[in-house]
Amino acid sequence: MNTIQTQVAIIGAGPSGLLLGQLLNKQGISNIIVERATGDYVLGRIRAGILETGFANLCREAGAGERMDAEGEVHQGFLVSIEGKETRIDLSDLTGGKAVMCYGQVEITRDLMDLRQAGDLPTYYESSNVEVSNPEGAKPGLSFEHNGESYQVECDFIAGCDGFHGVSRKSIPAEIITEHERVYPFGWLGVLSETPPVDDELIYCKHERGFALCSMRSQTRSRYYLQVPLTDKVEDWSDDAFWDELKKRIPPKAAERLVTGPSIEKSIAPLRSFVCEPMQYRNLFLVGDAAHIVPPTGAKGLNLAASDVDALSKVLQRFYETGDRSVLEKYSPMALARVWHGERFSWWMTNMLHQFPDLGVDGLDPETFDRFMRSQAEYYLGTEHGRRMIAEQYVGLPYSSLD
Ligand code: FAS
Ligand code: PHB
Repeated sequence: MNTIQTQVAIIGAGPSGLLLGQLLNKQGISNIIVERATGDYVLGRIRAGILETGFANLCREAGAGERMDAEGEVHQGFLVSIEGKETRIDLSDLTGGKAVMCYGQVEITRDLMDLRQAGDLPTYYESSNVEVSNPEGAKPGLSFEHNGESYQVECDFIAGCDGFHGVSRKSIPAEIITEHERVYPFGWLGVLSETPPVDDELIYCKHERGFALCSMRSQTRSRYYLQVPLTDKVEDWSDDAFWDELKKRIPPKAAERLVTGPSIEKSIAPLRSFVCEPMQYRNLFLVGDAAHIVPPTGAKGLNLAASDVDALSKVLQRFYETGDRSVLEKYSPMALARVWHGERFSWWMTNMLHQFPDLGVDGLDPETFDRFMRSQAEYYLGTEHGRRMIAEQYVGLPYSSLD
């Protein structure tokens, strides 16, 4: 049995775990990361594309902002198309100059991985049988197997950065937590293609055939999504079928400009709203998707993970500076205050822009619910104060402070 001693044991080498590890390391707080997959597998998951200002700044603070600033694209607005009628949300004009960074989650994860490797920080990929022990005690622990060897980690704290299907949330006694969940009656079929984006900015489209989103990763790589029934399988969708359907849902001028090509990645993601409260159990802290999930309509998932990381790194830094354990209890309320805003905005955008095949919210029949949503879209897109509400949430509300 190999014994490792560290101050913080991090489970998961996704963006949450890697960013937290970097920030703790900069504060002189020792940490290890235990990840069940290979680094290549982690990088193979094509996910988010929009970084809030706060997240971009945190990446710079962690020392991982150089390539993002060189290759990422600053977006000062995005378009919303309702049955082909376009409205631009002018983010910068409506938020006093704020914007978002268009830079793929894969890229920022790669940058953080490279940084961790350059710093020779302990990271155990392809680990198995990861188990949390004694999270409520004075000496929590973690055990795992790696390269045929068994490891026991003695630490002060455990950060569960292991995503929705990880082990950390399951390590909290069920009677301690409350789970809030809304599973949506549809999914997103996503395609990545080496084709030029259809526009300079993102286009969120509401259409009677279903939602569509035109996004991008660079000027030569595009990301598109279609709302599809939960019964669809990715093999049901040829590339040609995908492009034909996308053209029907996006604005006509965009459809004329659309450059199609072979998909280099194609997958269907289910949509859910989920929050676990509280986000901690004494010395075990849940971070990112381990604690919450949002439908990607508001581009909040990865960004909420970042604000959790910000909150936890501030709390742990203050604890190690002062030895005052009471500051540890601030993490969950600090993180949740911002999580619920992101959850509400993502749910609100999803209701407004998707077709609900069965009962909508409050058990309304689809037709009535759709009329409510059209009225909501008309008001919020048709008024400056309505567009400002959308813009403020999209660029990201301020991070919670410790004091
Ligand atoms: P992650 O799930 O990214 O990482 C968790 C890590 O923990 C993984 O590497 C996993 O292998 C590891 N792990 C799990 N169990 C473990 C165990 N027992 N032991 C050790 N390691 C373990 N967000 C957006 O903002 N915009 C989007 O467009 C968007 N699209 C998405 C599409 C899909 C299909 C999915 C699933 C999510 C999407 N998201 C999007 C949200 C997504 O980006 C997450 O918010 C982000 O990955 C959260 O990062 P982490 O909290 O690090 O969790
Ligand atoms: C993406 O580019 O993957 C993306 C962008 C914005 C969203 C969701 C996904 O709201």
